[in-house]
Amino acid sequence: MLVNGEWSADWDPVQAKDSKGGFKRQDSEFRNWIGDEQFPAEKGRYRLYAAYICPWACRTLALRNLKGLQDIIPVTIINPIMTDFGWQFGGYPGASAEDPEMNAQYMHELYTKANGNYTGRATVPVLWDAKAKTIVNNESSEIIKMLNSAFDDLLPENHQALDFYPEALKDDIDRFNADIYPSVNNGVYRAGFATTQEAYEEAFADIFAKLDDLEDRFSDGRKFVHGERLTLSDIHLFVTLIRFDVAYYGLFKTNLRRIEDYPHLQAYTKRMYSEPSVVDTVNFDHIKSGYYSIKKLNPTGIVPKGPSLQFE
Ligand SMILES: N[C@@H](CCC(=O)N[C@@H](CS)C(=O)NCC(=O)O)C(=O)O
Repeated sequence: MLVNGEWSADWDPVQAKDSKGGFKRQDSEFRNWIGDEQFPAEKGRYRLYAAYICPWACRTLALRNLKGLQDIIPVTIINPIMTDFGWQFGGYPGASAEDPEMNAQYMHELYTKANGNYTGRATVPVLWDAKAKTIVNNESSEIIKMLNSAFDDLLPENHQALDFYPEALKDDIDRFNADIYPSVNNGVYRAGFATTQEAYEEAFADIFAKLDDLEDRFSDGRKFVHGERLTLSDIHLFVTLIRFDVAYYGLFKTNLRRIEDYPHLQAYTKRMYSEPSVVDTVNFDHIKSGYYSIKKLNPTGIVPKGPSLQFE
């Protein structure tokens, strides 16, 4: 991570833990909003930095596609392989060849450009302002809300009308997203990055209790989390489900059940995967080789051949 703008030590998945050895995710630091005076919506001014391995980053890629913002917000995809200096640009098949804004080699260079004294992790996603050469926001749950509406004036009417955070469902969406964060989205990391048996088992229990609840929720035949309409909650949930059997079940030891063992959740995951805007953000090679490149958890770097994928 960065300490006062300097890269401090080899990358480590766990740089903060609680008293029981549980993984603590840092709060995102850059929390500006498109539409603020300093950051007006403009075509081509903002770039998304993302990684296909990363569930948080893929939330933002999905919203960009769903809203049809491809011509307005360019994207740079980083390599999936974690290096001792964090995320690196260029070279991996399916990743962008280079960083077109700063010609940076590593993601942390953008953080120190934005704040020369930055202390913290150099995470993706990042919404970058190419004009001011700074980070607008690095919190996926906020970036997707911005993509949902902050660029609407630049979009044709039929795209403005696409609303994945509709007024009538806002409370339900926020409540659902907050509910699945500790147990599902971050639950898998709490299991995988736990440093004690107790912390791992706590996360493990939380994950499967919540997956059981979710299986029940979908047993009424609903198409999406809140009914017939795809919303931000579906994006929050899908990015974890699609990585579960391929990466978390093995590497993070979340192995009581696979998503495939939950009929309704599996059908839902396939339904989401069949959305063109969503499938475009799923790269199983990046997911697998990326997670299994975390040296602390997989020192040999061997990437498992299985499981056989039910999606392709
Ligand atoms: N709260 C952030 C979390 C982002 C995050 O942790 N991204 C991971 C990739 S999956 C990352 O970049 N990790 C690099 C690191 O921890 O050094 C968000 O939702 O945007």
